[in-house]
Amino acid sequence: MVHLTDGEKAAINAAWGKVNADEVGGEALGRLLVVYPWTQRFFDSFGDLSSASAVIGNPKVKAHGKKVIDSFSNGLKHLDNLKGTFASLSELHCDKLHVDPENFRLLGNVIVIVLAHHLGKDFTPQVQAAFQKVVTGVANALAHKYH
Ligand code: HEG
Repeated sequence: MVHLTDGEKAAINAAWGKVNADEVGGEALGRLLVVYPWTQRFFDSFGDLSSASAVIGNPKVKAHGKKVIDSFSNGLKHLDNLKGTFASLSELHCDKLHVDPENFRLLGNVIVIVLAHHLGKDFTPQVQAAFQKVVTGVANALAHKYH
């Protein structure tokens, strides 16, 4: 459960409208794989991840980043019910993908960093704080079905 004021929700929607979500997704996943290289173990089938430039230019990273950010973006429309919204994805990441939920927190923080770059002066302290709550809420929701 994330508690966001109406002002924070409005700030999130306005900020999200200013970025190219697909780019944010590919960049965030790419940076995750570069900065925390052990996360690469989940993406054996993605081909060349041998250097930062290989990761950033890898079309499979971009495509998967888009898939992840589309799902995150859908979560922004359901801020009052993140656990329900991400329940089946939580089960998938736990039972089938075996992704340690700590990785959701890492990716969430990277998403905030990438948003700072994309938004520039529009990345105000209010926007930062609101998105930080959202990425924490999404990470908690994705971890919720773990057992
Ligand atoms: Mg996950 C698949 C969403 C973080 C590893 N992830 C997926 C899919 C979605 C998704 C929508 C496709 C599911 C399907 O095919 O039905 N992932 C998602 C979100 C977030 C996240 C919203 C966090 C914001 N994922 C995440 C992290 C890792 C990871 C941090 C690992 C470091 N995801 C992962 C893997 C797959 C998915 C390995 C399967 C990829 C494939 O083989 O296609």
